[in-house]
Amino acid sequence: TKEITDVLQQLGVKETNPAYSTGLVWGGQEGRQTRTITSPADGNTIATVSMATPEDYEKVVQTAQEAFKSWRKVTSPKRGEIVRQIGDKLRQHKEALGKLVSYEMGKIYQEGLGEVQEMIDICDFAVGLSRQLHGYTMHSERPQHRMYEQYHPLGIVGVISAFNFPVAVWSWNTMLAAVCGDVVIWKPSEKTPLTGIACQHILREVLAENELPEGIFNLVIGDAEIGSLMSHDKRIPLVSATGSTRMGKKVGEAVGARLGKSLLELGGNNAIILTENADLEMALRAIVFGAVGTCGQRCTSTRRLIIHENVYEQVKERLLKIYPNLPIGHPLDSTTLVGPLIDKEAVQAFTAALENVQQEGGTLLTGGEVLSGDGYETGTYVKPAIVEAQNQYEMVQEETFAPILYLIKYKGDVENAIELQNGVRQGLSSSIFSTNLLETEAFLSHWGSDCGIANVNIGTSGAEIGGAFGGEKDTGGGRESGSDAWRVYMRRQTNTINYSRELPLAQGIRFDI
Ligand code: UN1
Repeated sequence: TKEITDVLQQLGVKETNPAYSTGLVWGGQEGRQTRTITSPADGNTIATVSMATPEDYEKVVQTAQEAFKSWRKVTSPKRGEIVRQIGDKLRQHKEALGKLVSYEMGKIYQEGLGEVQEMIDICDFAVGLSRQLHGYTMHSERPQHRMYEQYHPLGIVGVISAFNFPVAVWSWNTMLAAVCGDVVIWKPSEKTPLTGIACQHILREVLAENELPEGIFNLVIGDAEIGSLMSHDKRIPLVSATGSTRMGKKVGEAVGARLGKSLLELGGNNAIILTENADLEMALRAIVFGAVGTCGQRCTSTRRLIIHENVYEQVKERLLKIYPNLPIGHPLDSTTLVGPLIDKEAVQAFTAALENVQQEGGTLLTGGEVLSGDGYETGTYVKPAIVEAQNQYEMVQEETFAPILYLIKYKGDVENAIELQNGVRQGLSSSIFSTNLLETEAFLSHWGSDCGIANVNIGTSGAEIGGAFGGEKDTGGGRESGSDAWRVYMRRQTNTINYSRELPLAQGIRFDI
């Protein structure tokens, strides 16, 4: 359509696109395999990309290494100024980028805009941070000595991002890495590379306007093979990867084997606890947004609802009134609340999970159909499902990246609900709805939620960039975005300085020569 053609033109995405970019220079088109990117919304081809070869990758790494030598010498506030300019350009292109995110990935336009807003927000955060890369100072045990800590740039940061947040998670990593003095090589998901190409065009303008060298911000379009090259590459001291636990284990093992650092943001199996003291009206909006937002394809999507027996029937009844009326359709249509799944494989996973959980004893209460007919020709649209289930079911223990909400009943004390909430392998996000302080504080206490994110009276998804984002257990343990997550992008150095004319040894050791 004209709308999409305009967006692509504004963002510099061509009909055919090269395989890599070193910031200023684009490369790799002839003689390479190509991938056609179609929209899950209507099945139309958006554009094609070339796939990078190992030689392309090698070229990018070498350019990045070279760029690091000069970028690390630029002062951090000056690097922040570059990020500020990137943020300004993202503001200018917010609508177009939001539309492309929506059309390429399938999330509704409002959520596409929200994703671009996260990028703008992290730019602002990083600009402030560029003057606050603080280390501690300590008192030395030796007279006329002082000690302090500095944080220095690491080198190349590899970013492997997922289709569900095709650009926001990259920007959290890249904007922090940039002010920290690192250079970045980004491999976006092969399912959503076009938003990556669009962002790279924006960065290119900023690099050119500031006469910066190529190699600071790099993009490589590739599949798991390129991801594997990055994980094994000694020249990449930090690999930040977002995706499934299966993928994260591979990356973590490869990076660990060479004693590199990895930052893993993997699967979640997020629950909302509804106690007897929950404000149900508030909770319902959070539950529905958490469970069907991004068609259940956020790491933070609400997958389990742990409900007190006294309010269980009431909650179930309310949800069963809301779910059948959810507007499902084209993500760019402003009345839509539920867009398509990313592809047919995702639809199969959705359908299979529902079959399996019913075999285990679960009861499908609503939804689960794959939609067909007018507007649904792609076969990627599904009706969000609600299933009554038990926490220990195998399917409930797994993260299915689709809109399935499991209802689980609990009895008695909030501690029983917390035990269920913690009783899965993953540990990303969690929340409780209650107006009772004793319950909410127990949930937040050291015997409470074991997740990286624990919320009170808001849902599991939609975290703000200012906090550290990530989770425990199978979620991988990494923290990105706000708070002091920047530290992982730097190497720490302890410095001890002697300003006396003596050489006292630490620990009072005597050593006379
Ligand atoms: C993800 O799904 O990988 O908290 C990131 C949220 C968003 C980010 C999710 N701010 O839902």
